[in-house]
Amino acid sequence: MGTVLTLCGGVGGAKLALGLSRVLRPDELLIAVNTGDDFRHLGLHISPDLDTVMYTLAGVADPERGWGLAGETWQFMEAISRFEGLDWFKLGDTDLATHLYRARALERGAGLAEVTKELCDAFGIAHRIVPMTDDPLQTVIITGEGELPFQDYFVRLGCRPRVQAVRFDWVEMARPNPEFAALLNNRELRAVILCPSNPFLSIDPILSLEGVRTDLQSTRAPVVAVSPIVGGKALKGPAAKIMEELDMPASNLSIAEYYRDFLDGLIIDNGDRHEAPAIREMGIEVKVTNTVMRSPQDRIALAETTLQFAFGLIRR
Ligand code: FO1
Repeated sequence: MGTVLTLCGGVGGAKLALGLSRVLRPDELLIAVNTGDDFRHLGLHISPDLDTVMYTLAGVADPERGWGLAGETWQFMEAISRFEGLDWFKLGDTDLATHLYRARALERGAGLAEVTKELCDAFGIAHRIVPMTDDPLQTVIITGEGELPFQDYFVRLGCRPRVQAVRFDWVEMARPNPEFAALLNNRELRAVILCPSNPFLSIDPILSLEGVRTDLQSTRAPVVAVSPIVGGKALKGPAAKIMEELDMPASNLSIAEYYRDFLDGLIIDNGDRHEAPAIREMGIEVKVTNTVMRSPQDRIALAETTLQFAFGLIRR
């Protein structure tokens, strides 16, 4: 059967990852997750995208926010808000246990992949979720208001500053997770799926790791992306806003161009079917379907369509 590799960010990507995990067995899927958003906060190690994917697959994610745990309470946040400037990043009372466990494990010398496996086991997740790297790569947003660490830009400032560029600090030293890197070079690799995550903030950190982009260019497996853009807007988060700030129209065509050096197929929403011919002219196949995942059924349906589309493609 072979294994499908999916590259994934936070909330938007996790929905498709969940759908894929309902369609593929644990040995048929590897989910490689962005860690460029990770940071140390209040003495804890926070890995927001890993947590979001983990909580989503475990069925315990908050359905409205997409991040954090369902049924959360916020007494810790209330208590810490007495102290100036410490309450901008919301850590729920039960979510804290995850960050504490991770921080302790990393302090005793465990790697991030090892801790992630322990957390996944504790949450009863059979599918394999790996951090893109165990090394400390950090996404930095260069804006009109200066250079900002990722969570300052994203959460503290609500993505308001105008993005001029994105940089990945320590990328030269970072190595991709060994399981992820090995699968990219394995003949058993059946397809690569880029989740509908933000290309600049969530997928680019993964692509920036040594060897990943060149492996995607040379793999024999089809590479398919689900576009995060629907009707000129992002499904979730600031992708469309950033595209405009970087002088790129917020369109599926721009997404196809952004990934064109390795992409075989792009999945776009029914409402955007008029964009299909221009993308096909670039030599990239297009599948038009419903990409807005509102219900669990939508996630499974999009996962099934994505896999069928990918398995039917032959590499250029
Ligand atoms: N996102 C927010 O918009 N506000 C928050 O206060 C916040 C807290 C938070 C805590 C734990 C966690 O795992 C994720 C959290 N997120 C929060 C989400 C997260 O920071 C972003 O969605 C990602 O980094 C972007 O993918």
